[in-house]
Amino acid sequence: MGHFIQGVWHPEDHFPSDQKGAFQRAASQFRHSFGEQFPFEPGRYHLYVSHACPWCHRTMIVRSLLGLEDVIPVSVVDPLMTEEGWHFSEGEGCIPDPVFGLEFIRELYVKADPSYTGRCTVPILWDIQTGTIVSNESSEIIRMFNGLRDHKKPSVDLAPPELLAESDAWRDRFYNSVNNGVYRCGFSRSQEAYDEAVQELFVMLDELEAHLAERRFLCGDRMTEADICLFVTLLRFDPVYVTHFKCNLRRIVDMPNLWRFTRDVFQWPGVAETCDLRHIKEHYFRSHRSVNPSGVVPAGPEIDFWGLI
Ligand SMILES: N[C@@H](CCC(=O)N[C@@H](CS)C(=O)NCC(=O)O)C(=O)O
Repeated sequence: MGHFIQGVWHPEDHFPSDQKGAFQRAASQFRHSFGEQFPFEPGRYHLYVSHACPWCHRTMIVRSLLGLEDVIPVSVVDPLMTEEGWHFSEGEGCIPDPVFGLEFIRELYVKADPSYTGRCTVPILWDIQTGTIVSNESSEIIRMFNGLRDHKKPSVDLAPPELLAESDAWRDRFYNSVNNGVYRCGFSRSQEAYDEAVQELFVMLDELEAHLAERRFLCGDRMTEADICLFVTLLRFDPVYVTHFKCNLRRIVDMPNLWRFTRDVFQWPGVAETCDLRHIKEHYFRSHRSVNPSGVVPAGPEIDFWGLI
């Protein structure tokens, strides 16, 4: 898990943290949208993802729900992230890079910006025509995909105008405590930083649990982007975050409304196909050797996401 400084790769394992040992996530640097500079054309843009990564998973769910599979092709990296970063392979569930036949994701970053400084994250939405990264920020990629629904499924709208403010408010509200919060727990370098992160995480999960007692989805009866942003973390919670990231005050299966919500979204047509628990577990337990030095992937837990809702 290395990073670039002025286009030079530094392979050392480096989880950025502040003076108190709290994990610091850097902001995504490529922030364009479809429009004048990047007009949408079927097949022009290529999506690079990891099935393990929750941020990528948001983009894969929205791509699936909007039926964009044949207009936005995808490549899937190997679940193991090494000091060389994400790489392509012929492994089960992986899809190599058809654009350049690349070995590493990081090669895209220096193609887009030869003096790039920063981490080489997925998802990446790549413009084949101009040879650059349109966006590497999942929340913005899913909004762009939602805007393409007229091409395929005009009836699906995950950011309907009347619910947009509420959906965005939820997404922003649980981002740091839940989506990023599990990483803040797992990558804490001090007791103090961990205590703060785990406390914030479960306070927010309890709030969400109470909120979902009254509603099917976060904004009521309709599924919105915020539900997808929450789901990708909940899916990984019991299989990975409870043990690997020490998010273990409670499990999702112990919180009836969050557990019902997780199964509901999982069973929504088009979602289960995007969930690859083998890649998810392989990635976290094998890649973060500072957290799990043996790299051994646990067998369980047994969880039935297909259970009755
Ligand atoms: N804010 C970004 C975060 C993406 C991100 O952090 N992806 C992780 C995978 S879960 C990654 O690629 N990490 C590689 C690294 O940090 O070197 C988004 O939402 O798209």
